[in-house]
Amino acid sequence: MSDLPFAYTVPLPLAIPSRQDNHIQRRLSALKGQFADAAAYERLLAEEDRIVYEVYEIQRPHVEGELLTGISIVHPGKVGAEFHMTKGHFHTVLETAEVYVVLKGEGFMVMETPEGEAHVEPLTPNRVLYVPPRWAHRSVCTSRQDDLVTLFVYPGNAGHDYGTIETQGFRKLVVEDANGIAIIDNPRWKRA
Ligand code: S6P
Ligand code: ZN
Repeated sequence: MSDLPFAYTVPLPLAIPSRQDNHIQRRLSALKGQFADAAAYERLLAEEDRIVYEVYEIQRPHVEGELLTGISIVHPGKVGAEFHMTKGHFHTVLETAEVYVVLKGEGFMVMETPEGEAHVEPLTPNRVLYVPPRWAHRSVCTSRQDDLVTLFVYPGNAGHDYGTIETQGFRKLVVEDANGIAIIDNPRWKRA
């Protein structure tokens, strides 16, 4: 018997999908070593292990031919000068792409290839972002009050490689400086 088509809604402003099989909450403690200002990170963590972002996943088999969809919600906030962000990852099957549709909020997608080519793309409501195969990706929320809410779609067999980014970080950081939002080089980035 074949699967039946299905649909779900994403009512704003909360953006909690009407169908959800898995709800992931990533707290500050899960992002250890990712923010540039380690002292600010430790200070904030001592105050509260706050939720930085959440993901609602719609379960499908993790096999080629399937598409995995869901909602990613990055809450507003900063650690030192750096805005809240996801851990970020390469896909384990490097040759798999991903599409993001921005439903709400403002921010950036920070991306890079294994060879160290970097690209940062603004995320604003109704913008559609295509992340080609081989590009690691991390969402950053720069809204002051609003969540950054995106819908994602990627191949069922893609898998997630978090380790590479945990070790080397991303080349680019999204921070607030005296002039506003700035994209700067990560002083700690090192080629794998
Ligand atoms: C999965 C896709 C998103 C992210 C989500 C959280 O391929 O890119 O669902 O999982 O935005 O980010 P991360 O880096 O913690 O998985
Ligand atoms: Zn991905």
